This record gives sequence, C-alpha cells and structure tokens, in this order.
Amino acid sequence: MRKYLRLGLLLLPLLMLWGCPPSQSAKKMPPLFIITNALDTGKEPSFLVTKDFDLDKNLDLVVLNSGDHTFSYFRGNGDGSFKDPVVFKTGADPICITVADFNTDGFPDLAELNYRDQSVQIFLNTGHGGFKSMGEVLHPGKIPINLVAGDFNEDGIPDLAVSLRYHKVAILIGKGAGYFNDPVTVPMRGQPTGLVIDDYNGDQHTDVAVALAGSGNVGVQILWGKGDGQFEPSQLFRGGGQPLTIVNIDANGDGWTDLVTSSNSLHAMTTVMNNGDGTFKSLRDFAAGEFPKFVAASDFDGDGNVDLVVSNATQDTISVTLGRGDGTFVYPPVNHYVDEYPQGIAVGDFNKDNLMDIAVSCRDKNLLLILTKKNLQRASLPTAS
Ligand SMILES: [Ca+2]
Ligand SMILES: [Ca+2]
Ligand SMILES: [Ca+2]
Ligand SMILES: [Ca+2]
Repeated sequence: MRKYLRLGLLLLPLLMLWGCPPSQSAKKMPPLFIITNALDTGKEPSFLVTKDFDLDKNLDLVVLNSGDHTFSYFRGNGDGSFKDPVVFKTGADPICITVADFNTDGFPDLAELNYRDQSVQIFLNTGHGGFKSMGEVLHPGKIPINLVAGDFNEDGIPDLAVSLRYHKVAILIGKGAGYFNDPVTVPMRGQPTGLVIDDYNGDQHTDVAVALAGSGNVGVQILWGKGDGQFEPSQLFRGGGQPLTIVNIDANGDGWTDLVTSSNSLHAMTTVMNNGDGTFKSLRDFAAGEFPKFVAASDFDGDGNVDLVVSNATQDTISVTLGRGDGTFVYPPVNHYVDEYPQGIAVGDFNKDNLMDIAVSCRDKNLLLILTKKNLQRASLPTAS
C-alpha cells in the first residue's frame, strides 16, 4: 500500500504537467545568475537569513539545519566567499528565524523557532564571531509556525509576533537584555502561517500582516498596531489560495507596502495591493514553479521595478519573476537550476559589486549555494585609476 502511495506521489507532478501543458508562447529566458559558490551546511538546511552580524560591513548568513537541530553561521568575506561555519545547537526541528537587536547592544541577535519543542530560543550575538543562547526558552503557545520581530510598543526594544496554528498570533513584548514578557494572544479568523511587519496604513505604528491558510478562512489579515503593543485585527482580505509564505513588496511604486503570498500546494503566487486606506485588493494569481517554498523581493535586473525570487522545491530550481512595476509580473519566470530541494532564500550583495545576489539552501544535498549576477559581474569591477 505504502509503495503505491509513494508511486502516486512520484507520478503526481508528472500528471500535473500533462494536465497543464506550458503555453505555446512561453519561451525560455536566459538565466540572470550563475552559481559562484557552494557551502556545506548541516543536515537538511532550510530557513535562511542574511545580515552583517559581526559589523565588519560584509554580509553574513545564518541557515537552520532542520535535520540535526542546529544552525550554521557563515561570516562573509565581502567577495562572495565565506569563512568556515560555526555551528550552534537549537531545539528540536528549527524551522524559522528572525533577526533583531534584542539586548540593544548594536549587534543583531537571533530568535529561532523550534517546531517540535513548540519553543522560541534567543541567541545573543557575542560580537566576537558567535552567538550565545539565552538560558530561558520561550513558549509562545500551542503549535507555533512562524515568527517576526518588530518594536510594537515603541520603547526601542524589539518584540516578537508568533503565528500559532489554532487561530492566534502571540505577541511577546521585549524587556531588554534578551528577555520577554509572557505571550498575549490576538485571535485570527483562520489558521495563521507566514507573517511580516511594516506600517501598512501610514499611521507610524508597526502593523503585522498575516497569511491565513488551512481548512477555514484563507487570505490575509492585518493586525493594526496601536503603538502600545496592542493590535486591532482587520477584516479578512483575499490573498491567494493557500498562502503559506508572505513578503513585503511595493509592487507598483506608490510608497504603500503591498504583499505577495505564495501557495505552495497550488503552485501560485498572488499580489495583494495596498489601497492605502486600510484595505487590500488581490490581483489575479500568477504561476510559480512547482511547490514554491520561499519568496524574496528585490530589483534583480536594475530597471527600478521590484522582482521576486522563489525556490521551487520539487523542481530543483529557483525562478526570478520580473516585476512590471504595476503589481503584475512577466511570464515566464527566469529559471535557474540549483541543487536538490531548494528551500530558504536570502537576497543581498554578498560580493559587493552593487548588484543583488541570491543565497539558497538545498535540503537534500546539505548545501548553501551563492548565485551572483551573470554578465555584469566583470564589467562592474572597479578599474584602476
Ligand atoms: Ca559581516
Ligand atoms: Ca544584540
Ligand atoms: Ca518593544
Ligand atoms: Ca500602522
């Protein structure tokens, strides 16, 4: 029985391909990036963040190794290469990480979510090329899924918002020095998955945008921040079929932050436009690759319009979808073959050529790949004067 099930799962993508032949006009686009570095990680690397953690002006990387309950910290050399990683032990099944300076010493710290332990752990940046786990383990609530940091009560200390499977978002107010108050929950109209922060209504208070997926209501809900750590949940907005990932993007350049969600099971992405009056309008879904896992936004071709990069887990590709600047995106996306089961994506200028690069974790090969700009790389090198 199991064997047939597995066979069925293998055939499923094929059947889906037969079911939806690519459109005749869809021509192949030349890749924008090439793989210029491959770094060894721990087991099953997943979620990935980039930041200059040691303040040497070179971007660094932190990747969660979900398979061996650790994270790897790679310090950047500023030329697209990285030092050998330092590895830190997490709780069981780390799946998500957020960066903020929790003890306000100037060095960015980490908050990391452990799915099986249903816990959040804080790792303070020692400033000497490492992190130190806070002894205290936070318990935000039952089945935490995702987390994000922001200063919700405007006291200068970062706070946390954690999505909980059973229709809640937990808010943990930071007390400084890496400590937090007990969680306070806000009820949601569906099962929250991904969440991001920004000021979506221009009242200078940080809000939280939450994707809702699962068996009940689906879409996007905003938690309007009041500036004192409390939130007012918005109505439910349409925001994709089963949105699991959500990113901020000003898709039409009007200064209001819009959202893009990706629906992993439906191979679709959705732009959710911010009307600027506290409401949002979702545009027609557009195609992603197979099983889009993580999404990041940046202007990759330098035309001033924000583009998207998506990891297509079962296709072993990442695709760059170019933005038109009006909330819509060019079809087909530009595909780049990476390695097996790409997951986490981070975007930054790792080699300091003023062009955006991409880092992607490949789960089944325990690799972190660095992709840099293909053609312009040489030409943009500074010339001797
Ligand atoms: Ca650095
Ligand atoms: Ca710090
Ligand atoms: Ca705060
Ligand atoms: Ca606001």
